Amino acid sequence: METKHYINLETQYGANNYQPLDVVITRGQGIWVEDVDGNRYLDCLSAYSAVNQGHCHPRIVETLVEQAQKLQLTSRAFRNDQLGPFYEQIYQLTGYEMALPMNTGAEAVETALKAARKWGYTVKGMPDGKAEIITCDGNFHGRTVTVISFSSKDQYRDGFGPFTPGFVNIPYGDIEALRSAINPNTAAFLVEPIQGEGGILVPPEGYLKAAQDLCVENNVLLIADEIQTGLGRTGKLFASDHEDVKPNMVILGKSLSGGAYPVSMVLSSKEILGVFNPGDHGSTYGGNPLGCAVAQTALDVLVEEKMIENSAQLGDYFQDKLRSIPSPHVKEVRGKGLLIGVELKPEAGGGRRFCEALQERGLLAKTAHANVIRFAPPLIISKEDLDWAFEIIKEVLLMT
Ligand code: IF1
Repeated sequence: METKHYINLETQYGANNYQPLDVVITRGQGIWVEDVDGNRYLDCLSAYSAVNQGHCHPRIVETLVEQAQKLQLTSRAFRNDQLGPFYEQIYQLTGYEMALPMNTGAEAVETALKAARKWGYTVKGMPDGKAEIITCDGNFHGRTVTVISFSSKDQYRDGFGPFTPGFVNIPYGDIEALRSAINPNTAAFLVEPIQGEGGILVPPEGYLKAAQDLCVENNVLLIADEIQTGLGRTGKLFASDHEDVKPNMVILGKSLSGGAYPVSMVLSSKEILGVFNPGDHGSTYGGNPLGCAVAQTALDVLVEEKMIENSAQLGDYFQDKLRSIPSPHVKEVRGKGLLIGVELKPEAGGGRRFCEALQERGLLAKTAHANVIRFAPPLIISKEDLDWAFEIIKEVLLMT
């Protein structure tokens, strides 16, 4: 049992800020991962949708290795020959005319918040220091002090104050709450098109569109956090596309690099990202050649290998199958594309024991909220492999 050895090392020397399943993964290829004891698992988490393109995608690995041997980091004090082509590719893929690269999701969220505030003062003409940004109950946008300032989950905030002011929380999916919250000092509304950590919560149909209309009427920026929902996860390039919504800012991370390297980005217009002047904002690693090269290939394979279409087709197929399981424990199956949540009834005793039972049978999944099991395999998964996963999930959901 090699597993025990590695767990002991982590327990002895590591901060205790996680409670992972007791599986120590040593390699991954496509939808499969293998642990240090030689057991194989189908990965139904995809590193929270960072590995949409599958583990160690050969083309992404090739780019990573080639670029790592050529040039890795210059800082933005100098230019590099990967950033410009990455911008151009993003523009051609999404139509957003300006972009700002960072590394992690939380940094990109912070970047969008800074842009929205400065836009509020310099373009919208709000009084200095008064900008408000509306956020939603149940949100998850990262772990920095500012981002947890508007978390509605006590655990994410307890012991970490004082917090950044200027945020107003409203119930998710409630358009009237948004209407009432908007005032002349509102700079932006920050929203996840589907709440991930919130429990794969899909808002009522038309919510995002109505939110966009309200934002347009009131000259408020709509900011979509597509870090988890973006890049094909829900069966469209962006989850906002399901309602033909074009947010003023889109935040990307996770699978922008296919999991090979941290790359995040804010996409927007010249009017909005144009508020940044030299020296206003930055990051040592943001826009580095290694990340830019990897991200370009990660986007290429996403499109060329039709992963977005696969997510749409197999997502519907898999959700229908999951709904057909006559499990006494299941309250609801919901989601879009291959971002799927199975909500358990309160009396089911939480999702963790089901995840452990899945693990024993060769499938890795994780709860979102204690009561929701999330299924989000890499978007390259085949119908046959989903059918295999289904039999295991069925067996586990039917156990007592
Ligand atoms: C952890 C959750 C998922 C995100 C959205 C921004 C970020 C995330 C919509 C920040 C990150 C991760 C972080 C990870 C767990 C995970 C998560 F359960 F906590 F909520 F995916 F569902 N916006 N989500 O989902 O991006 O700074 O981490 O790159 O362990 O904190 P990051």
